[in-house]
Amino acid sequence: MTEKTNEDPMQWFREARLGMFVHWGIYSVLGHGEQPLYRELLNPSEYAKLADQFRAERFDPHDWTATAKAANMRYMVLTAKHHDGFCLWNTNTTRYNAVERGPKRDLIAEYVRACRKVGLRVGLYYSLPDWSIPAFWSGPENDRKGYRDFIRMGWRQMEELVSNYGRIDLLWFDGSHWPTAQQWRSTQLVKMIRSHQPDIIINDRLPKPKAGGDWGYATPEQRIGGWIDEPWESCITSTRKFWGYHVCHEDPAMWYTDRELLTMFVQCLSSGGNLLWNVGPYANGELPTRYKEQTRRLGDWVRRNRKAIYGTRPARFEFAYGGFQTVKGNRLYLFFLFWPGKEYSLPGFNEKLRSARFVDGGGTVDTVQEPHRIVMKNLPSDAPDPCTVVELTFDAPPTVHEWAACRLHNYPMPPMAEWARL
Ligand code: FHN
Repeated sequence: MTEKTNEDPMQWFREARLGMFVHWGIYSVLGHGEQPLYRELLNPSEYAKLADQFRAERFDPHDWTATAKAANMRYMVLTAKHHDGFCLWNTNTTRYNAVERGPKRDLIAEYVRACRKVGLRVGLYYSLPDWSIPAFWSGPENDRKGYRDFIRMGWRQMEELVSNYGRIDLLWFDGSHWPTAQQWRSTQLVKMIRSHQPDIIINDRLPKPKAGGDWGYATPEQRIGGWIDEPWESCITSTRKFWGYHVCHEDPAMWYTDRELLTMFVQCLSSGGNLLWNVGPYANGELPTRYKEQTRRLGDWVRRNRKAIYGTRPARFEFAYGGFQTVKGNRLYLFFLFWPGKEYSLPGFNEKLRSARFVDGGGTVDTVQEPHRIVMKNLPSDAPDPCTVVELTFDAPPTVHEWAACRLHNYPMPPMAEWARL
């Protein structure tokens, strides 16, 4: 059992803002994403032979963690077992694993040690469905004993993962609506997990019983989550479609652009969530150069604008024409994605504006504060950065005229002609 700390387990998660998702397994040998067995109706016994072609011969977990750190990612989530049932760790539940076959290495042990070495929080992805188990497909009504053994195997595998590798910070369950919460006995399962890892965070993909359960942060997939007061995380593929390596990833057009990545990240920030940015490594364990270079560029931008990112909360002032925003105490951060050129006006605030400056470099922004708006003047004609962040410091936490906060939703409003006199 790892020691229980006094910290709120969700605190590191809230503050992380950015993580690295890794989908890697024997499917990576084929280069058809992470689900070819099911999506392309492959012969299961032929597919299982990939376990001996999956050698991870160039797997260097320290290169993975160096990539995450260069991107300012604070946690990593690796597929310990995806739906195909192949286990990347030294499990006693099946010989279909990376120690008995292919790499002949405990890849999870190496991954966890490398993350710990550089202070990355450790996440493990675990698929609740297991396509390699016939009883999973036949279901309890057709194979009662086989299904019970499948559930027992799952419990044993999860107990191995949370008791044999030191502190695990995050369990990223995945799967489908079956087995159900009742079949998993998910409340007792979480109790077992926490008996080994009292501070562990569990996402929302382990089914909960009707009575509910005290686990589960939201995991919107391939989209940006909405602003809720609870922690959440958008998981998104860096290559638009596949989570596991796909040969189409050799086409640059399959990769999101830097601007698209930056926009998605800023959208997550401004709505209070994290971005879990996925990579599908090659079967040999190498990360695509494109992922490493793109996330390093993102990391450079994060470092230059970190004060607008960490420790901030969502803000809902009218800034739709400029981009997205965060707030921290007396400071409002404007993430300009649509650079306006020389001048931009914000609706009025009740507090006195003390200063305005570019976060990156600290240059002053000329402003005029009128009763109903703040005007930023003499801005550079061209955007200083793909996402330029301006910091507005007020004499108190900013609040905006009640008619100005997202005023498209505040009816009735005074006639526009009267706004300047408000
Ligand atoms: O079916 C999986 C898919 O392969 C991938 O692992 C994603 C990642 O969130 N989860 C499931 C689809 O929702």
